[in-house]
Amino acid sequence: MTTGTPDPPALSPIGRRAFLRGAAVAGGGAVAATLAACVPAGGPVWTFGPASLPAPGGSPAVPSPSPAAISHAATPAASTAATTDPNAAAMNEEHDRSAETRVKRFLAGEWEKAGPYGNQPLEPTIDGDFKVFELECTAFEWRIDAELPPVNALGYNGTWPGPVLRVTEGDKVRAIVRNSMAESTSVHFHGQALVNKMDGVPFVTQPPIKPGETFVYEFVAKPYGSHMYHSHHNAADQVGRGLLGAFLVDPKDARLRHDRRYGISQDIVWVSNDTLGGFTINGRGFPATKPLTAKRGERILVRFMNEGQMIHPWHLHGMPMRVVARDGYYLGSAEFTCDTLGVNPGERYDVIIDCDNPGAWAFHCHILSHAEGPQGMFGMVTALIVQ
Ligand SMILES: [Cu+2]
Repeated sequence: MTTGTPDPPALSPIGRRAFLRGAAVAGGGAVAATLAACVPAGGPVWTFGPASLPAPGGSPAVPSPSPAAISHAATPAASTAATTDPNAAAMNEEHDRSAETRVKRFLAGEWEKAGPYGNQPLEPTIDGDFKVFELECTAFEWRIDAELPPVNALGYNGTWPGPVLRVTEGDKVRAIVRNSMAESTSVHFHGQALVNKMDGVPFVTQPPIKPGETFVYEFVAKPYGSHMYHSHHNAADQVGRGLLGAFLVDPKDARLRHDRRYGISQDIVWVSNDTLGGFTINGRGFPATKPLTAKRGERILVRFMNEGQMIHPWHLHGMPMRVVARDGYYLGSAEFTCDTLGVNPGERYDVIIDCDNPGAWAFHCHILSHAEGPQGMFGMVTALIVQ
């Protein structure tokens, strides 16, 4: 994380190789292979404490002062206490072991082991001039992480987040919503200029969709941009438990599309939440969050969407983010560049990242209690891995 302390010393090649081997041994899967392939031999790897890993001979590859000694360096008395108290030393070792284990699980592809992943594209069927999406609201068990017990989630078509719905500005959209849950619900297409009766607010624009009932939403998609759909009934609970998804509207004028305008090669939806299951990115907490991977020189788009109830300042290490749109609206001359971007509940930000710095870079919420604790990193943490 960003601190005022100087950069850690460079790792020896032995230390790097030992760390990569450790990651490979920790588990298999395509992601582990991909991640290993992303990191050139002897090149930079995840920079969280690999120096403390044993070299082939069993002793630390690079001697380094203990974290306790560093953190207490300004107070000699405390430093002495930390290094001579066997309980403090044992706790410190336990913290380091836990933190290391969690990073290894992430590098070994925990996100794939945790089961189904949300944000899958849902192709509409065509009925006349309507693009038709069928959404079923159900209760199901969902894994935030491969090792924690599943949580009792709610969601659209069985995933959290629900499927990504993508249309073009001006399309006629029909969303057929069937409620197969034991509680009433409704759907609000957040960011769309809807006709009032399609706004999805129970007792304001429609009756709630009771268990077993179906409601049909019809509207013309506008404006373009990064938008969302979610429950608007008992929403702190229902959205918090997973009734949410991305609704992407491409501009009708193809010259305004992100791919044409910025030459992006990846379009990544990043939905955060902070209720059931704790602090999550796309329905997962670290180490089961999915890493972003890119080749050096690639330009990628990340669409931050906050479906939670707290602000989350997203911080990328190693490369800045160019913020080009807020709530779907291009910023134009108000575009700005930053390394930490606060996203309020309900907001969407589109950011462009030029992946020009090789390595594995932490990408996390900078409210640190959402990201790192005594057990190591958790919750709102992933990585951008640049080959
Ligand atoms: Cu946060």
